[in-house]
Formats: sequence, C-alpha cells, structure tokens
Amino acid sequence: MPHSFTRRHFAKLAGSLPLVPAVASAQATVITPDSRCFPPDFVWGTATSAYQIEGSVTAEGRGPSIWDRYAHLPGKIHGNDHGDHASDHFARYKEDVALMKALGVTAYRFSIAWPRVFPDGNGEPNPKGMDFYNRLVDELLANGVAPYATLYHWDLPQSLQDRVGGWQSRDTAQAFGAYAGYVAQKISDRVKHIFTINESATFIDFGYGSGPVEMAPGLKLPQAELNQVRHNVLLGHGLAVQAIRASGHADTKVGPAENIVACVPAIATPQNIRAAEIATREMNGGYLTAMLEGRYTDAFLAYAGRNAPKFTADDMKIISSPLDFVGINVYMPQHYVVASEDPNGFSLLPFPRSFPHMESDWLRMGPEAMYWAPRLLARNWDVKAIYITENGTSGADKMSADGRVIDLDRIMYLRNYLTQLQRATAEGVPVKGYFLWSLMDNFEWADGYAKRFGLYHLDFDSQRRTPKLSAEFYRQTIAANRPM
Ligand code: GBH
Repeated sequence: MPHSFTRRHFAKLAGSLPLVPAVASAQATVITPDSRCFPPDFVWGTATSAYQIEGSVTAEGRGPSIWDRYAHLPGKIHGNDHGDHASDHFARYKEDVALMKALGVTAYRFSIAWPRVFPDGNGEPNPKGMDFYNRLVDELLANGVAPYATLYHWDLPQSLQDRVGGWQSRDTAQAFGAYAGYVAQKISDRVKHIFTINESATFIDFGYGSGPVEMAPGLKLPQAELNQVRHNVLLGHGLAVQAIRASGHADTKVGPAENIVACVPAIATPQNIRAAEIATREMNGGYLTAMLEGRYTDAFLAYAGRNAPKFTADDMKIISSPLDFVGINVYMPQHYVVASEDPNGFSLLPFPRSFPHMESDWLRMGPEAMYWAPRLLARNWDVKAIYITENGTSGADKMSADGRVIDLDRIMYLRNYLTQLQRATAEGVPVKGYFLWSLMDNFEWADGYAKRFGLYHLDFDSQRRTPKLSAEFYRQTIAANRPM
C-alpha cells in the first residue's frame, strides 16, 4: 500500500465522523445503508448464451447453426475467430456452476442451442442434446442457483436457413413454436422462467439488415423483406409463448429478453419525461411495442409505407399473447430526448464526439439508462414484472504477472448502473432481478475473443478461469444487497 493506512486507521477515521449531522432536525434526511438496498427478494444473476460459451459444436448430435457457418467465413469475425471451442462450457459446466456459487448468485440465465435439440430445426428431436441442459439444470439446482432459460440467442439451425430462408419464412416461426413447446415439456418441471428470444432488434438489424457490424446469416435485405423478417420473429415469439403455456407446467413464467431502445430525458423536466415516454413507445415500434400492444404504431406503419410488413389480425393477437414479465437488456442510453413542437412530440439529440464510452466503441457510459428504461417500460405498458436480462461491459482486462485482473472500469460501470437500478426499485419500479453479462469471457460475435465481458477472466488456451476484481465487487454487492 502506498500509504500506511491500516484497517484500524480507517475504523478510527470513520468512528470520528458523526453519522447524523449534529444539527439533525426532524426533517433531516439521514442516508442509512438501508436506503440504498434492493428489495429483499431481489434476484441476482449472471447471463451467458450457448454459442458464446459452449464449444463442442458437433457433440452428441448437435446440428450446425448459422453462426457455425458464418463464423468460418474468412474475414467475418475479428481475427477469424469462431465458437468451435469458445469457453468450453459444454465440458466444464460443473466448474462454471461452482464459479456462480462463489459469487453468491441465486439465478443464472443461459440459452439453449436450438440445433442441439432439433439438429434440423424441426422434425425429429435429439434427446441427447436436451440431456446436456438437463444436466446443467440439475447441477444449478443442486447448488441453489435458479435456472432461467433463453430459447433463442441467435443460433438458428443452419438447416432452416438453407431450406426455408430462416426468419424470412413463417415456417421458421412455426418451427420455433414447436421447439419451444418441446423444451417447455422437458424442463419446466425445474425451470420456472423462460425467455423466448434474445434481442430480436440486434440479430435482425445486423444479420438481415444493414447494421454497422454484420452478424449471421450476413444478409442485407431490402426494407420490405426486412420488415417481414421482423414480423416473422415477432410471430415466432408469440407462438413460443403459446406453446409454453400449452406444454409447460402451469407455473412456468415466460417473457422476451429484448434490447429496449433506451430513451432518456436529456434534462428531467416533466415535458421531457413525457417526450421520453412517447419516444420509448415509438422507437421500440418494431419490437416491444408490437408485442405489448398487439399493433404496430401509426408512425411505424407510416414510416414503413409500402415496405410495411404483411400481417393478419390473428398474427397480432398471437404476437401480443399475455406475458408474465418483460426482460430487457440495458447497456447504454440509445437516445437523449427533449420535448418538441413537431407532431411526434419528441426529438432525439445528437451525441457529441466526446460522450464517454467503455472498451467497446458502441458502449456508452450512461448509467441513467438503467433508471429510465425500466421506469418508462413500466409506465407505458403497465408492466408488472421486469427483469434486467443483461447489463455489463467489456474492458481492456490485463492479467498481471501475479495473476490478477484489476478491472476498475468494469467496477465503476457496474456500480453506477446498479445505483440507478436501485433508484428505480426504491421508487417502486417493479424490477425483480438483474443478470450481469457475463459470467465469464466468451465469444463476442463479430469481435471474436477480442472483447472481454466476463467477471471471470478466461485464458482461452488453457481454459483457466480467474476471478477479476469485479467478481469480488459483485460478490460483495450481492451479499450486501446494494451497490458496493
Ligand atoms: C448483447 O448485445 C448480446 O445479447 C450478447 O450476446 C452480447 O455478448 C452482449 O450484449 C455484449 O455485446 O452497431 O456499433 O452498436 C448488446 C447490444 C447491439 C451491442 C449491437 C453491439 C453492435 C455494435 N449489441 N451492437 S454497434
């Protein structure tokens, strides 16, 4: 230590400070640790996804997914990386459950690889593929960690892409519904929370549209076809909800895990807050709004014009099947909003070049998104249960000679976002739990292994897992039930 402060020294210092101001009056606000606590039954978890961690891509009858194919195309992924081995979780899942236990988490959000369960996407199931998730779920439960399963984290069976054009076809939505029903039947005796689709906005815009980065299957469709893909994915979500209700245990809870477009009032005046509410509804028009309202907004349809998706009233009923909760991934503010005279009622402000971001260029440091996103979600659609299904950051993590990773930027990011989340729960926003992305370093899509999001550092050669300092931060935060 640079200064010769001892523990006792600090205790003495703290002891000499009056906890209550000397002039405390009846009105004075005393900040006690409790006022920063999360609700007592708050769910603390970590999150991962199948292709990003499992490896063993041909084990026990797994079929290929669009990510296997795509990642092996030269030049698509940073460093030509791929997920063939990833974090080797398929073989090391027991060790990884022990890592969770060491953090003190009570929940784990993982995804099920569709091509393990249905190697061709539909038709004959592969029971050996399902067995892996049975083993994982049993191991989690034996260690006091509640399993939360995501059905689709972007690893579409390649066979569906080849045979029907993937999400360009309603057949894929139907196949997804059937797969969801099958999984629910097999695991909902033990898995009580199921997420349908992770971030439809991301894999559609980047996989089928023209996002700034590319994702599998690497198509760039014209607007009309892209909107039809969006619609088919929404339909898949709705069919999955219905299939889970039909085939799962009665107490199975289901919802999406969407990356809500987080709209933050630039200055929190009542007018700007109202504008952010309107913006939240409109900017999520292609996804969450359609799911929650059973309609596309007038502005969405007007903007799409002749490229609008083709759909029936029945589709919209399926898409808006009642949910038990809404899961949202919140990494950053997408837009800062102010009230405006124009017919929309809001305008989106441009970001200055100097707006801070984390190690990934896209990952803006704007903790208040973690307060406004759930607050406006609850307010706009009267949502009664919300999960933060992902939040976390990449970092330029370096392991020191003595084997430590001092990831102070990740701790700073998490502490600030969690402080804003606690602000929301303290005001009664019904956030039930939080899943930190990610348990461990993994395959970060187009960034390959170059961007690390884990609480545990991975040496991808030896597959050794090492807790970063942020793992200790999270452990202490969970133990105290407040951001430390
Ligand atoms: C999530 O996406 C994913 O669910 C998860 O699999 C992933 O590992 C994690 O976050 C970390 O990225 O066009 O410049 O915005 C988060 C949202 C949207 C972030 C697409 C990356 C692409 C770069 N993602 N975005 S940019």
